[in-house]
Amino acid sequence: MSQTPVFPEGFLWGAATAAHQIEGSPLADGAGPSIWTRFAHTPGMMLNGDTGDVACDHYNRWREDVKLMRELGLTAYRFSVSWSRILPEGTGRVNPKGVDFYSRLVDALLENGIEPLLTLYHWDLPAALDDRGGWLNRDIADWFAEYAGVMYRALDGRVKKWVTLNEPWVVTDGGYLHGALAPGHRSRFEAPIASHNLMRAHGAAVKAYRELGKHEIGLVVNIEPKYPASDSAEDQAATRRAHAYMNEQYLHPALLGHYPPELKEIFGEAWPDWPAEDFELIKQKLDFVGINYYTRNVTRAAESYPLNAAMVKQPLGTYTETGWEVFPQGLADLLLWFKRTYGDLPVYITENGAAFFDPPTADVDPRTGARRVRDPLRIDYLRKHIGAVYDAIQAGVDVRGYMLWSLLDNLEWSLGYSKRFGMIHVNYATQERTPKDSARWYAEVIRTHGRKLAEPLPY
Ligand code: PNW
Repeated sequence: MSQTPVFPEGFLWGAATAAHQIEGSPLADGAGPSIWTRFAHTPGMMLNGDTGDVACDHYNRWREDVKLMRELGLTAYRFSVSWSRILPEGTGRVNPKGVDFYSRLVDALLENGIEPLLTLYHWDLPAALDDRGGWLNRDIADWFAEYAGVMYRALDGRVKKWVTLNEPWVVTDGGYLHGALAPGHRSRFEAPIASHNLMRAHGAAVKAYRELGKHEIGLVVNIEPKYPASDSAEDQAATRRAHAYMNEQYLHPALLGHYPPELKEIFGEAWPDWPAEDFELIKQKLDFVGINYYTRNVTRAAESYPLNAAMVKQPLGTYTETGWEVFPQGLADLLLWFKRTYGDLPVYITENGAAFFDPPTADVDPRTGARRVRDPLRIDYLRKHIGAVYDAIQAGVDVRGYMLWSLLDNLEWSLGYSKRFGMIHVNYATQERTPKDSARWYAEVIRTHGRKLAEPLPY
């Protein structure tokens, strides 16, 4: 960032959330259970026994939350729809009360001048579909397109930016390979099948959108640059595997119509020969790609399952509460890599943010009497990362918006409420919301179209 940044006119400034992480009331108004309701109620799966039963009670407090977004001046809001609120059994019968919830939310956003970005799948598969094999069943491409069609018919026009899947890599790596996330499987053989069916479902939903919708649809991936720890052939090869596994496994089939060859090397006999026609379904024209960026990875060769690679911790690095290194340059590097590899597709940063040790409760500023949460590390993180986005735009990458993860402190999946990513503090005992210092700072970034980034930090 060599000069005062001024972001393009129409650049979207927003925040992101996901249904299961904030809504609570997972079974209200006729909703069916999801794999996350089930997983969270399985002893031992969640840190401190936390569940999403209440979360941020956004299901009841959404009006207040939209008001907070408006006060901060957000021009966009990325949220996800819970599939099992819409189709309690996953397919077939539609639950109108579930549709109404999101319809009212979208209306409130539009009334407040906030553009909705709707994610169809952010990890909360209907439990009824898991009982039929979930992502391991090839039929899920049709199930997902059916659900997507219900949402397109209900909301297209009011919602103009649609996302099929959030982070298929995490769905598979966490849910089917290592088991830390729902549905908690650990299988080298299942993982490629789940990944492939996620991509087939993505393709089927985009195809359905071209029949039923008139606006924009894309895919959201989590990617991070992999840098070799040394120039040894072993470390270079490990880095290439890690890069193919996380960064190319989903973007290659979606945008180029084939998998990177390293996947066969990684999964060995567990990597199937896929039917050629599957790639015709998977590779659909997309209107944009959403990138979720948190960290980088310095990689060395090591015996590990299944990558034979390990992360090298940086002795001088700064790490967040989730153990992720703060590395803003990686976001600019990644955006340039994306453009070089996949061409001039519009990009949104659909998640970026950090969990730091914010005080667990908001305290009262004795001078002003206002409640405050001081989070200087988060402001520093955001300032550098938004700066990196600006650098990438200057270098010619077509970045159209930035969504901060997250609007609110929320359920960090199996880590429960122990990690706070929000720019708005949530007191889980009272549900009181307090914008942190970072939220006030972000509001200024938005108001000044980025010029605020050039100012030194207020600490
Ligand atoms: C994202 N990784 O998950 C999700 O989209 C959010 O729901 C989540 O709360 C947020 O990031 C913070 O964790 C990720 O290991 C989980 O690379 C893991 C990884 C990346 C993203």
